Amino acid sequence: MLKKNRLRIAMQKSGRLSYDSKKLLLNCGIKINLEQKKLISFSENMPIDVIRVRDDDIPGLVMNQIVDLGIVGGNVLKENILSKKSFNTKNLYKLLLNLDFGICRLSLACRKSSEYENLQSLKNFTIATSYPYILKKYLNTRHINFRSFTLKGSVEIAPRVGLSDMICDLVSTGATLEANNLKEVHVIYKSNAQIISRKGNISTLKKELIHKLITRIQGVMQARESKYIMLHAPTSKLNQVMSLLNGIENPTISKLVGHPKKVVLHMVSKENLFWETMENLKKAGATSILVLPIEKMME
Ligand code: PRT
Ligand code: ZN
Repeated sequence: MLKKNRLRIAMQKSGRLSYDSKKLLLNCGIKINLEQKKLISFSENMPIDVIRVRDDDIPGLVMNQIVDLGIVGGNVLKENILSKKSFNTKNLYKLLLNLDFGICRLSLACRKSSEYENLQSLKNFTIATSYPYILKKYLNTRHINFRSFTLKGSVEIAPRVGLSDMICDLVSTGATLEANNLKEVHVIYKSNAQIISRKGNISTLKKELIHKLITRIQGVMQARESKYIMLHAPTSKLNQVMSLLNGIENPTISKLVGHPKKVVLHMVSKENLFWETMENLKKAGATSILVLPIEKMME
């Protein structure tokens, strides 16, 4: 049974955002069993309930104040907003945070053999898409004449079977386009998962919990991007070694016992350390180079 004083978070039940959304909540220290495919799960250690639904339902749940927070793709949110705008509905949500997963783009694609030049050459093309409102807004503001129709799945098949000249669909690796002999010609919208919150009255306790959660999520994301680096370096090469390390802040330099001409460097790097950099560090005289993942961070 849902209780009013508990924070309700909606996330995708099963699909491309569900694994990362689940991982994010668990990494924030919320103890909750999200293994069973239940509509609602209750946290044991925080006043939080997680509602798992289809991603398309999440903007509505937030805007109608059924849940407090939602984790949803920017593409789904934008399409939802634009579809509501056309019926003059107010948008009742607040963007709290852009997340580091669900990264994709909504792009126009046509057959590889097609002689597409630029957007202006699109005149009177027929475009199949699952995102008619984003497409319409984008092309209308550029005064491009086109026809579109909505397909909720298998959009990439439409040109091959002669239903459309082009498609406007989500792309991440490009493999689906390639497999269907299509080429990406124009990016319309860049998307990632987002955390949104409802508007309206929210109790102080819930506000504090949201703040705590967002701070933890930022910490989790920052930790994912950062690495802890340890290495030994000759004192004479310290500047050279440090110049190879981007994104480091306040390194700790200490003595290496038994090696008077060497020091130990410990530091957090805001960027991943690539093999090339490690090889260059080695060339510069660094040894015992360790790159460790960071689990949590708070600044
Ligand atoms: O059942 P439900 O309605 O909840 O899920 P869904 O089927 O509508 O969505 P789902 O799970 O496919 O995607 C959820 C969200 O993940 C999307 O709304 C995006 O925000 C995000 N996302 C990230 C993607 C992709 N990457 C993606 N590549 N959503 C879909 N795709 C599809 C795309 O439509 C195409 O069919 O993957 C194919 C292209 O992938 P590549 O790698 O071959 O380019
Ligand atoms: Zn969906």
